[in-house]
Amino acid sequence: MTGEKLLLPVILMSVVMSLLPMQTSYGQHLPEESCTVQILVPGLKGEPGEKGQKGAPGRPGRVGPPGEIGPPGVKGHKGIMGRYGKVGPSGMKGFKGDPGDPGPRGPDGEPGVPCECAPMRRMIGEMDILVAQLSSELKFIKTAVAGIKETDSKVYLLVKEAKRYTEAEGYCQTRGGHLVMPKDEGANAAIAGYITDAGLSRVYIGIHDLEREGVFTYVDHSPMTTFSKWRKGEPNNAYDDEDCAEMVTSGEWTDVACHPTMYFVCEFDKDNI
Ligand SMILES: [Ca+2]
Ligand SMILES: [Ca+2]
Repeated sequence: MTGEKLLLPVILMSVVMSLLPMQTSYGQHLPEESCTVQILVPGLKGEPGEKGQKGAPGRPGRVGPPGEIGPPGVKGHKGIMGRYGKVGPSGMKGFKGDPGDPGPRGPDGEPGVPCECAPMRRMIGEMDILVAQLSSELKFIKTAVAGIKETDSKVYLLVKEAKRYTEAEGYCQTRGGHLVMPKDEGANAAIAGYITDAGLSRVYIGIHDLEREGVFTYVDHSPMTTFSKWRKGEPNNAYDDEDCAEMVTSGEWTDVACHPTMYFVCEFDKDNI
C-alpha cells in the first residue's frame, strides 16, 4: 500500500509533462511524442528468499537488576587455627593469698661483742673529768692547809699559781670567794704579812678600773670609800695600760697591767664557809 501511494504522484507528473508544449524556450524543438501515458503500478509480490546466514553476535546487553536472595547454603567445614593474637593488657591485682607455713629455724649467729662500748667510753670520760676535778680540789686543800691565814671575819689563801688577773679572780670565784679586797688597815697589814712570810714580792689583789678608767673599785663592784693604800705616784696608768692592782711586801698598792701572770691571794667570808 505504501508503495502505491508513492507511485501516484509520479504518475501524475508524467502525465503533465507529456501534455506540456514541446517548444519550451527560444523555439527549440524537442522530439515530439504523441500523447503517451505511462502508468507505473507495483508488481506482484515475489517468492520468499532463502534463509540468510547466521549474523554476528550482538553487543552485550545492559546490566540487569539484582536477583533475589538465594536459599542458605550448606555449613562448611571448620577452618585451621589462626595465628596468635597480640598480648592483651595486664589484669587486675589478685587477692592476697593465705600465709605460708613457717620456715625451718636458721643457723646460730656469730657471738656478739662483750659490751656496748660507746656508753662505756662516755662513762670513762666522765670519770676522767671527775678525777681531774678531785685532783684540783685536793691541790687546793693542800695549799690551804699549808698556807691559810685568817682574821675575825675573813680567811685568806695565798695561791702560788701564776695567773692573769681575770683568771685569778675566776679561780677564787670557783671556790666561793674573790681576789683579796683589803678595806681597812688591819686587813691590809695581815695580807702584807702573808706575802712577806711567803717570801714573795708582789701578788694580784681584787682592785681595778676596768669599768671606767681612773675610777678604781673592788672586784666585787663595791666602791672604794675611805681606805686606800696606793704607793706614792700611783695609780699612774702607765703606758695607758694599767687597769689592775697588785700589793707589794710593804702593803702598798700599785696599778699594773692585767695580762701578766703572777701569784694572788683569795679571800673568803667566814660566814660563807
Ligand atoms: Ca687604769
Ligand atoms: Ca702604775
